Amino acid sequence: MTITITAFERSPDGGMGLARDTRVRWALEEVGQPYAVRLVSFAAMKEPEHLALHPFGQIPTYEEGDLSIFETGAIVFHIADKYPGLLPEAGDARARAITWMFAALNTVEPPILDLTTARIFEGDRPWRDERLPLVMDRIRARLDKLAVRLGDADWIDGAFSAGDLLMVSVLLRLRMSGMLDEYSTLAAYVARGEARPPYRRAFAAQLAINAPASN
Ligand code: GTB
Repeated sequence: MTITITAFERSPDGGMGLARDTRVRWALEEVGQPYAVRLVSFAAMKEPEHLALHPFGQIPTYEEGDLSIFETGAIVFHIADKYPGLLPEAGDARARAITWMFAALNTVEPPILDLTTARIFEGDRPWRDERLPLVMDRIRARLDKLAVRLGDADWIDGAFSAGDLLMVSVLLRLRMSGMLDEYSTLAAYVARGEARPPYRRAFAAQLAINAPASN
């Protein structure tokens, strides 16, 4: 059955791989499933046709036969649940890997999203300079603990899993801020994720769409 995902017609990041379709592409590459991509403009995302797939008018979405789902975490979980390669087969190890998926999205990512909001979307607001250090401290509080838990391990809990895929994807959003460089083991963890051939393929596929045209 053909898998079709949606992605930005042109990502605002110009191909840095930060839009969330990269996470879904990466998961599909890890499990070796081919997929098609339907590109949508910002305007089209708010039209009824896309809203039927994604009630909040966003990307990514995922269609497979009669199934249509949205929310990156749910999509990555569906892929990991259905196809071998991203979650331990059963038992406690599987439950722990799923826990790390939620930890990435619910505990580590929110303050990182706040940083983008403070820097970019509220960059011209009078509270920006006061807010930024508070947000950065909230991020460091998470990274301190994450670095302790990771220690010198390659991955967060045994073999690479969907938990690592989401955690690395979340941490990648910090690269531009320089904050990742404060944590050498986390920076190495992210680099290990980026070095995986499935990530390289996912990154290249989105870059092919989003790279600024050269003259
Ligand atoms: N909770 C949802 C999920 O995890 O799937 C959030 C989905 C979401 O935020 N989608 C964004 C979107 O569609 C794209 S990924 N935005 C358009 C809109 O809301 O109208 C977020 C994103 C966008 C751009 C960059 N960038 O350019 O660096 C990075 C991340």
